[in-house]
Amino acid sequence: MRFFSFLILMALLSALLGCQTQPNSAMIELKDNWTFRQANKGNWMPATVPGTVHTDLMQNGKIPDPYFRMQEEEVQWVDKADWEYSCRFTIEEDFLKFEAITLECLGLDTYADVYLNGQLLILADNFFVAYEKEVKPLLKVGQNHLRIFFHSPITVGLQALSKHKYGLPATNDQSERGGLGDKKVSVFLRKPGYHFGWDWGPRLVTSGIYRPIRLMGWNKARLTDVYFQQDSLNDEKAKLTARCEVESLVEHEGLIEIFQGDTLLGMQEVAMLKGKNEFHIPLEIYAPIRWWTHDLGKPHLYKLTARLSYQRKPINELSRKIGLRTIKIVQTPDENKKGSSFYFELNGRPVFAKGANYIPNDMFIPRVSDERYQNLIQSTVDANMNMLRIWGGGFYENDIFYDLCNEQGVLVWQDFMFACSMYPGDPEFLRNVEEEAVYNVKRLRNHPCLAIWCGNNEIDVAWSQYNEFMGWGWKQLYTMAQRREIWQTYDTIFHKLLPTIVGAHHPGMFYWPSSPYNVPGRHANSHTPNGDIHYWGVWHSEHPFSAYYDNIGRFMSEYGFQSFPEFKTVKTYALPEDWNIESPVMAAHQRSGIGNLRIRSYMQQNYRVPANFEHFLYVGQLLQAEGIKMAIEAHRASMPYCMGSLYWQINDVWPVASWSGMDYYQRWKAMHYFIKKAFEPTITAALVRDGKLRLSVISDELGERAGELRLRLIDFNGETLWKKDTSIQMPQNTALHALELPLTEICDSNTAKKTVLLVDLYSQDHHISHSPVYLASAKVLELPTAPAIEKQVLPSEEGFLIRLRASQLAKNVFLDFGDEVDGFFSDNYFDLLPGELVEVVFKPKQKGVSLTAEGLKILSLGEAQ
Ligand code: BMA
Repeated sequence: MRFFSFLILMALLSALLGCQTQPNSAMIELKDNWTFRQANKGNWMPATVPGTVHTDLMQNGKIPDPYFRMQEEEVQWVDKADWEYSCRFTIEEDFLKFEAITLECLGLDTYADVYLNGQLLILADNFFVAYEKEVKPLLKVGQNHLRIFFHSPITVGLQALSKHKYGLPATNDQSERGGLGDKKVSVFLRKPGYHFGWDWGPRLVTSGIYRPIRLMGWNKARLTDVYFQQDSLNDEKAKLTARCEVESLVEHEGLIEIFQGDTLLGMQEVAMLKGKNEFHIPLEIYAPIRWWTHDLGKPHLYKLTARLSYQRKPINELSRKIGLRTIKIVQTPDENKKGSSFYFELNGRPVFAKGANYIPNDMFIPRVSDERYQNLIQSTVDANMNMLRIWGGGFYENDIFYDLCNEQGVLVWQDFMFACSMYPGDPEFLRNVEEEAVYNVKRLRNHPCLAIWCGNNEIDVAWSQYNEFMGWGWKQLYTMAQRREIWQTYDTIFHKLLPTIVGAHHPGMFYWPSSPYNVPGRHANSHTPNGDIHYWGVWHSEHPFSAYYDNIGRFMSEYGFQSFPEFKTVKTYALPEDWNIESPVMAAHQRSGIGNLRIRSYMQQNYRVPANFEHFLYVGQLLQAEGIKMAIEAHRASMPYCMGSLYWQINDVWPVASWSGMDYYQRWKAMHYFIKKAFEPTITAALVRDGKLRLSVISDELGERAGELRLRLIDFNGETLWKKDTSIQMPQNTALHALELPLTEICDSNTAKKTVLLVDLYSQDHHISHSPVYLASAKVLELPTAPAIEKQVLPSEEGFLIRLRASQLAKNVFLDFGDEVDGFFSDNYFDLLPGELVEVVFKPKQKGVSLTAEGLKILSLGEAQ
């Protein structure tokens, strides 16, 4: 009781204090009352901020949805126009009492002139940075007016191109689709490369206010940044330096204290000068709890707060969630001196990086909801991945992306935003790049998920400075003088500027010039024994899937295979008359020139190609899933030589045929289900080649364990025809080549068409892994065409429990409740073995749906081929 009255007293006291004194800072987000129009033309229309011109035009019924059919073509005019945004807002007298008021624009896309009450304040020219300006003298009590003029990025780009004279390579810039012929302007603009088109995305060159815009009122001084730099870490203690940046209006004394909850970790009296100040405060945390990836431990976070006081009164504070961990890349020369390792070491533990490349979630960034970010990172974790690579053709992600990776224990490979192009080297461009790099390194350096800064995507190999006969044929298009100039700029940005910035602002963090990259003076290829590799022989060069076993490096940071999205997703952009992969609409949603050709030819090699469109999509997904599963298994089976496998690509920017494992609507393709299994901590990997079966057991876990491999060959009715049990010693954080058998020892080639080999791994009677292995190609399997499947659908806590049992093998069952019901199946596209009872959970998206067994559609490979 006494404690309770004390609380009330405290509340009254602070209310009283609150009445007497004005708070020391306040924020007004300018998100309402926005209107927009084509510059100097037409009527003002309501706008959403943050937003984009395209989404505002759509909301006002002025342009059609560019994701539907070929409507992308109809909106190409939008990027050639200038646009204006306008906001009238009211300022109260009290707000104007702040000694300083700063206008903060956290994201402007891109060439924007910002006017407040008619006065030009900011000339923005970089998508990737925030802009701020002191505006108190311009504000008045009552109505104020903010106006932002967006110059057409195309006009700006064309001017830069004509000034540059000879132009630069930008392989993915779909200038022709944009009506610009061969004029590739993307490289001159510091704006996401993918806006200009990519081989999985449309060309939609946006403009707009894509992140919040706000007014910050403050007095005396404010903390503008705090970086908790980790100086050393051991089991006993972590030593940190809080690097605090303070902006001050006057010269005065102050105090900075650093708290963890109520515990004071460090403090310093500081003498502030007018303007920008930086103070370093040493801190110690005893018995630190480490941050781990979700698969190796818990991603523990500390919330630390820096508080600034003036005349003993707190005036401002900043909090950050940090993680204590060591992360480095180990490059130790091999004993034979032929190459060097390349692996991440987290808290002293070598980590096999299991993950994917990540692209933006939409062409229109501001409409990506928090829920979509959550689903994306949850799907990453659920599929046993511990790393995502933020690829350099997109943008430095929103805070929520990194926050979720911190919380869920996922490492981030962060590219700087340069991809598949060469860039201009004039001083103005380099200044812009420098500002961008400093801003983003500082913005992201507190995140424990951040594991590496990488200069760019694929430019080192594309230009191929040190090998005249390699590369993408770019340099041959230029004179020797131009070549020298282009390479010099490359060298300046990626070998000098960016590493210097990382070293200064994120000390200790590893910088890697390009992905892929070998050693200085030599470029990566599919076999290099150093650095990382992008292996695209499967797909581009039509190597068979088994070539994944022959092209392995130390770290596979890209490889991939396309598929179409499932039929439900295709129906969001294609009408029945378009349901043919060669139709103009389907072709507009397939941006790889060789895409359909490759899918068809690999399908012909591995499956019987279905004539039915829906079945074709389904078999295409299996083709992709089987191929990428093989790649992952090949990489993991090469542990510890190979220590990373990031497939291309986890997500999509719009509904499209692409290399993704999840489509635009975040529906898991067959591949994502397969990946989840291939990335489990301990797996067996089977390779059937040259008349032999090779089995590897791979484990990311520590601890010696005895294990047993149990092999059973069954026919499609469930009868066992052959078996073999083998004892093994389970490997620790590495791969073991457990068994090699001639296929003839298991069965003859005719029997192989009618059987499946079940490979189960046990350790002390715990069932560790299970995988069905086919000794013949799916193309020749004599699968039951209509396996009878008993099904039950029962309401359960999470949604619905589905119980399935078949008397004969149903290979790759695809479960679906039809177009009206969307949701998530805990497993899908799996093999239902004869006699086996399988339970799957279905979580519908819609609330209150009632589902029955009759509504559950099941397709299996035997039926589809
Ligand atoms: C990789 C990427 C992307 C591209 C993908 C598929 O090289 O870096 O540029 O989308 O291939 O072609």
